[in-house]
Amino acid sequence: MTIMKTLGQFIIEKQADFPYAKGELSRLLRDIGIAAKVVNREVNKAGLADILGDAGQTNVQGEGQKKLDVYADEQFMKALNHGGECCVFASEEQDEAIYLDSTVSKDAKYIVCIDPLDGSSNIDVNVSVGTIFSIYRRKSVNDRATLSDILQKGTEQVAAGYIIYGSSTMLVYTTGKGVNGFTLDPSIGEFCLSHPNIKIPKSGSIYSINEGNYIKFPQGVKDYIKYCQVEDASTGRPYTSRYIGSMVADIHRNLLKGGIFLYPTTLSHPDGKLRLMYECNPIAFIVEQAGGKASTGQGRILDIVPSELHQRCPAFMGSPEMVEKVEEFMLRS
Ligand code: AHM
Ligand code: MG
Repeated sequence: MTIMKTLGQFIIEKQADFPYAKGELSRLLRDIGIAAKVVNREVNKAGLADILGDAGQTNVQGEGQKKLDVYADEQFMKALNHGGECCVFASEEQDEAIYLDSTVSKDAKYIVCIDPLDGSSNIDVNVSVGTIFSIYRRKSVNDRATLSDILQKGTEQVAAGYIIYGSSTMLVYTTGKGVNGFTLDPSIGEFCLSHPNIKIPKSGSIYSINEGNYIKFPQGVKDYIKYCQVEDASTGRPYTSRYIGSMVADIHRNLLKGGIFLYPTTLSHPDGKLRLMYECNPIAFIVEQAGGKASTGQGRILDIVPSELHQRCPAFMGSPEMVEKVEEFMLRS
């Protein structure tokens, strides 16, 4: 019988990579894993329980919230508050960052930025959704953490990950030493190491973009899409177009198979649609750690100095050769 390594065992084993670690980050990752299982349970029975549909409210960005958006947000916040290793919880679903003031968490070292349920427009139709998280170390030492503790560059992340609630549920994360993936075994209720040391292929044959926005794209992106579609045996073109509309699912597929995910600026979203702190930075960290590239089209996503919590940015992420190619097109246009 093969004995699987659980997420908990793996986290403890990897603590040795950080000689001065006291176990706080390990416990924080464990808390995220626990909340992920609770959210997974609700996502799995979404058609049975009264949890589908709109919550009847909008978030700070004016986007309608689903009941499961609100539920997932609450579960992650509660788990991190009770866990005591997170002092600030900044969520895509909340107007402001939440400073966790419980006796256990107020002096904690870590800040978590999270998109609790990514791709939520797909919930009601039983298509994969995800959770994306990013962890920073608090810089200030006295009093309460401040906004500048949160607004750090992506390069400062100490860990990032995503959970995909798909045909199976997986948790994929990095602490800056490669990327590892764990599949939830429902029979024992544990995430088990199933995808050690994930490496993205240097190139691939999949491009993922919402082509319905084509006429609103910058010229460089339009030219790149045409390049993807033109036949050329030496580069394996035409590429295949695959777009789920849940970034976690599109990224996960491209990470394993090779490909590029694009969400550029558009006329209606002049800064792009995806959020830097909750979506682009964590995914960029994972993609880079897997050997890929993550760019705004003009430069590295992880080098952006954030000025706002809910800031957006364009994103081109995936196999390195494919990202370099779209950067060339952007530069030329
Ligand atoms: P959400 O976090 O509100 O669900 O929005 C993010 C999602 C991404 O998962 C996905 O790639 C994108 O929005 C899809 O947007 P569009 O419908 O414009 O293609
Ligand atoms: Mg999202």
